[in-house]
Amino acid sequence: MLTDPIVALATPPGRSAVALIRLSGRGVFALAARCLAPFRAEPARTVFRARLRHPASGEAIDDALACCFPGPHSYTGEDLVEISTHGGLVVPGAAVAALVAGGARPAEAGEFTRRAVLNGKMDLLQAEATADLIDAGAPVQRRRALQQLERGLSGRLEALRGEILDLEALIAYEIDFPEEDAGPVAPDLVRGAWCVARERVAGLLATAPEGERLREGALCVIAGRPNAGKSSLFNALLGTERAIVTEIPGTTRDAIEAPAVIAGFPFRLVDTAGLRDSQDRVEKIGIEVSRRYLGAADLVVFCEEGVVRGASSDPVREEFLAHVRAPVVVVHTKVDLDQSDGPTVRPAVVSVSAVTGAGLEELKRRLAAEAFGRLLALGDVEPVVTRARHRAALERALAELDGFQAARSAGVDAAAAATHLRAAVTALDDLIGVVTPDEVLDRVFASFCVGK
Ligand SMILES: Nc1nc2c(ncn2[C@@H]2O[C@H](COP(=O)(O)OP(=O)(O)O)[C@@H](O)[C@H]2O)c(=O)[nH]1
Ligand SMILES: [Mg+2]
Repeated sequence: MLTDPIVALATPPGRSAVALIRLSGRGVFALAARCLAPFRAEPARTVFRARLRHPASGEAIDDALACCFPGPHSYTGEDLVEISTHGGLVVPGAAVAALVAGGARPAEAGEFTRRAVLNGKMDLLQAEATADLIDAGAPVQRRRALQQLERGLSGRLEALRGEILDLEALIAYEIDFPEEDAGPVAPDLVRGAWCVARERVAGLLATAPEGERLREGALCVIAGRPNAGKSSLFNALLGTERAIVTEIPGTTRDAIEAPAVIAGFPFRLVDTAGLRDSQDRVEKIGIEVSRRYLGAADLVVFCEEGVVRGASSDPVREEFLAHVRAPVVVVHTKVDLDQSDGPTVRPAVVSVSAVTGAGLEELKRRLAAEAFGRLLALGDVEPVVTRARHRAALERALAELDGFQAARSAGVDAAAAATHLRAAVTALDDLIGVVTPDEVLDRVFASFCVGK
């Protein structure tokens, strides 16, 4: 068990009013007492004010607040001390150095949460949610992470696990009484229970593509002919003048990627070089880059302007649409210049003006619906899976459930068929983190910040 005392700054370095330092592990109260005067381990979870000194030199470092959390009622499950010092570049570093001199080891990334998992304070899904909550850049990411942290996904998986165990129990009954004609358990009962479990696994698995996209941000590539108004739209969606806009066709020669929050969802917006046959070497490379981005896109915004509009067979657009696999939202740009009266556009098309802002809100809603339609339909209550690790485990569970049904149809004996159910339960256990091998933990915590 990892119980040696560790210390880390839990807040980011830089100018701030306060900084928070965490200490966890065996003997941290005695250790903190070497640096803090007065020191009070009791009453537990009660803040006290103390002088923080370097234990060797005795030099005063700061006037701090501290609080003791005796295990197991702490974040890590171990004895834990939180110390608030003044913020800034120097004080927190000097305070951590004093605690290291007092006997603590600087923590590795994610080590506090790792201990929390190992001590049963949270499961692996909750640990991942902790990281997601910290990394959240869009409101929907925050809500989803909080839901997972509060065991939304864990609870669902445990219920599912229970259902598969019930099914296993039915089969066990059959194993015990094999000689009876149709078996003591009605085949419909088994089939019904199997169907329910399979539906649930498949339902969760179906959330994986958008769930993973929710963590990464949907890659939304803005494409179209030169001068179609792509860079202007890119800037309007970002709300800042990020890309250069001019009336000269071929201004954008490189792809520009920027994170954006659209209708509460995370996107990675990409402005690209306009698609045309160019002899310019740099522009040609830019167009090649555009095509590569288009190949990876989750969603494409295809911009068309004025004269091109209405031309039902624009060869650039047709060639383009034929090569893109991602969903395409066709946008008519510069509607403020549109002199024609009456609606001329197809309903599938959104008309916008980067100058007046007309149509932007509608476009944003469309983008969110195209990239995250399933999540929007699910609402915030239904859990979703957000990592390749989750998807792999659910795929395994699904394959085992199907293996079970196939074995039954083939008349394989009940005991052999039941091994598939056992394997499905194991896949769910791995997902929740019931017994988690070190290498899995290493991978999960690799992306954590120090102090968490
Ligand atoms: N009136 C008007 N002009 C626009 C609008 N969007 C872009 N433009 C102009 O169209 C030209 C090309 O725009 P730009 O965004 O650079 O197009 P890109 O080549 O597709 O990136 C520039 O002169 C812009 O000022 C718009 O919504 N309304
Ligand atoms: Mg441009």
